[in-house]
Amino acid sequence: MPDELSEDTIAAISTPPGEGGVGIVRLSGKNAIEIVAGMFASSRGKDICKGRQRVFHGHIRDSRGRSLDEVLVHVMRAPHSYTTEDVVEINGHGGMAPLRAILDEALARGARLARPGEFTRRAFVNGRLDLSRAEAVMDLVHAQTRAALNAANAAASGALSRALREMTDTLADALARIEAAVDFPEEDLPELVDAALLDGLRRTHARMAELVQTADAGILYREGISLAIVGKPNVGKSSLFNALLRDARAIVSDLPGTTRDRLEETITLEGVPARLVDTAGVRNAENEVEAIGVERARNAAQQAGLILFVVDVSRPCSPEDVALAEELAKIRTPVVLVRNKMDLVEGADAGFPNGTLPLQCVAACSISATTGAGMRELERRLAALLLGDDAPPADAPMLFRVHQKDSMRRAAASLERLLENAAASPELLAVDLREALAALGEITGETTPENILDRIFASFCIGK
Ligand SMILES: Nc1nc2c(ncn2[C@@H]2O[C@H](COP(=O)(O)OP(=O)(O)OP(=O)(O)O)[C@@H](O)[C@H]2O)c(=O)[nH]1
Ligand SMILES: [Mg+2]
Repeated sequence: MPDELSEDTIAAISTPPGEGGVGIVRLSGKNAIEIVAGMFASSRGKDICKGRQRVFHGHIRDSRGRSLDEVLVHVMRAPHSYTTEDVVEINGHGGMAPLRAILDEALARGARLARPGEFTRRAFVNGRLDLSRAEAVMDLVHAQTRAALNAANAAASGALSRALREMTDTLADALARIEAAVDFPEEDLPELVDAALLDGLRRTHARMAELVQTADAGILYREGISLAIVGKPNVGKSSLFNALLRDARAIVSDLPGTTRDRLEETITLEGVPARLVDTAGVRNAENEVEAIGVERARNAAQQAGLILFVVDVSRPCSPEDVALAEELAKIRTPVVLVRNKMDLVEGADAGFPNGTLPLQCVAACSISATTGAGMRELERRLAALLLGDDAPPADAPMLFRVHQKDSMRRAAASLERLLENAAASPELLAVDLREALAALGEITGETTPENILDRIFASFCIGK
């Protein structure tokens, strides 16, 4: 962040828009306390610039002395605040109108409207948070499920950031010793690159590999996945949609071609947020509206992270089922075969036994969407498929973003090269170590270029 920007005192409404019980206007910067002092009248005649008191009751007044809101003012002096600057939070009575009036008054007195994520960016620039924690703060705001919340909390409280610090320390230490070997070539290299040092690097490499391996679970917790329900008409797609949603959201009828548009809702599968998409039954459509629906079904299948291919076991496998299976096989998205209407047939293996369809499925489940039989097992299988077997507990250090996984993979690759060539010249070892450190630095933000930081923080909300 350019210096002149961090000189400004910034202000924003920090609570989400809408009616709430309380609302907060937050200011940060060297004039924050003075600006609020000019617009605040304490009910006990106190001056917020003086003394050590932190919370004050009173009224915010505009330049003509009219009261805008009754408030509690919370003063946090540098460096003991979120941004490490002077921070003042004005807790108003909610309602957007008084909050906007308070913000306006602060802007009129010399504060500047904060950009999205600017409070957190200041915390980062001032060394209060590394980038991995700053990003976790944003995830906390957006977390949709309990598991995502636990994971974001762990990251925000620094589990990942501590792991990164330990790795960085080990590598930096090794680099210092190897550089000494470059500077003093007469020293014996084997003594400098000794077993203990290599051991430490090997352990660090193993931790990196583990973080890369569990990154997909972390990314999933954060981003969720899209599950598309597809199948020919009347097999029970909308019934399955409703059963997973536990709500009669989609219209169900025995008329083939009931669902025309795609319907989307968010569900949670053992903590993993998923966008569940119900689609029109795929067949040669009878009219234009249905044809559009079928096209949308194909698109939904193409965009999905996982496809639930529903078949009706009470009827024999038809050419339509086969044609659709062939189509799905081409798009290469993992498919779970859902054998529906089990309540209408005798025996668990009736209808669509393995090998009937020209399609490799990652799992097959037998259910009845109407009676609910097999639904729990289906949900359990889906969650296991999504998370994989080695999903770490949500409070372990985890990578949550594609860019973190990519950097960690490069760090691990550099270290692996080093470990394979441990007998090489110290110059070469130093190159690998520097690369690994730079890659780790992209996760902590130490080596992240300014324009990428701009992009990351711009995706935060205003007031955070
Ligand atoms: N007996 C039984 N009937 C089911 C089951 N699932 C769905 N049905 C019935 O099958 C018919 C079609 O169900 P829908 O859920 O509308 O099927 P769909 O695949 O969404 O159909 P389209 O939207 O037309 O493609 C309805 O009459 C449902 O009550 C089941 O597990 N058992
Ligand atoms: Mg339907």
